[in-house]
Amino acid sequence: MEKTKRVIGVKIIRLDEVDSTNEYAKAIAHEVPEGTVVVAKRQVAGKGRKGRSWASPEGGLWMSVILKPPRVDPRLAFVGALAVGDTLADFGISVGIKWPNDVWVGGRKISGILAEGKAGEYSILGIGLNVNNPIPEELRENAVSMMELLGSKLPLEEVLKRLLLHLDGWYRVFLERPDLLMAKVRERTFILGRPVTVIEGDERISGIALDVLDDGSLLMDIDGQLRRILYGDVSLRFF
Ligand code: BT5
Repeated sequence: MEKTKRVIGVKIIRLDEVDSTNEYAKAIAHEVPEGTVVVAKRQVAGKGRKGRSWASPEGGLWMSVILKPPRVDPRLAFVGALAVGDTLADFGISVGIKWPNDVWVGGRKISGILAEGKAGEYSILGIGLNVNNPIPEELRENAVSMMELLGSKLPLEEVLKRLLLHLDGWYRVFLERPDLLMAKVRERTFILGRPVTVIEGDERISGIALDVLDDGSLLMDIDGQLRRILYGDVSLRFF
């Protein structure tokens, strides 16, 4: 069988401290080969979506991959979510994807993905995974780390190694068979069939999450009307 060349992790840039690995990655994207990874021990201005901040103290895995796919595609974030899911499974933790960019374990967030891109230039796949880092007090109710789940410290280097391998595999699927990528996302998305509220811009949309479509959008049933949501923040509703 022909062995395909590995892309992700061809080059790894290790930093002690950075504002945000995504910002660092953007600044060097032109000078480095596709698949270059930037990993930092801590971030002092880790970013979530929409200007939110991402807590990144030492002990966690904070990294960004520089990619140069043919076009900027919002489905790239799912490459991160699936790879994180496989990595956690390697350590005996089973997770669910909360569309569009979170990885959750039993009601708490363990990982967040931030994909950003500039058309014709680069895409950056940023991944934050709570490994051995402390979770700030104000996030404890909704966030969890691998160490907390497993009861002992994890070898961070091994977690990184596993994650890079899985990222490489899912990135290939993303490029060659995005339909298969989305089939796996659908399988692992735990909100389907459940009542949810999605905040999209200024709008709050409540209904049943029906499906994740092949273009990455969420299909919802809102009082019998079908609606496609491109992007948003989902919360589960309980009756
Ligand atoms: C995300 O945003 O979930 C994307 C997070 C991406 C972080 C990585 S780290 C490496 C790379 N460099 C960066 O600067 N960013 C990427 P969002 O869906 O907007 O979620 C943000 C929300 O998650 C915050 O408002 C908090 O409520 C919560 N949060 C913050 N830090 C957390 C943590 N360490 N663990 C779990 N939840 C956290």
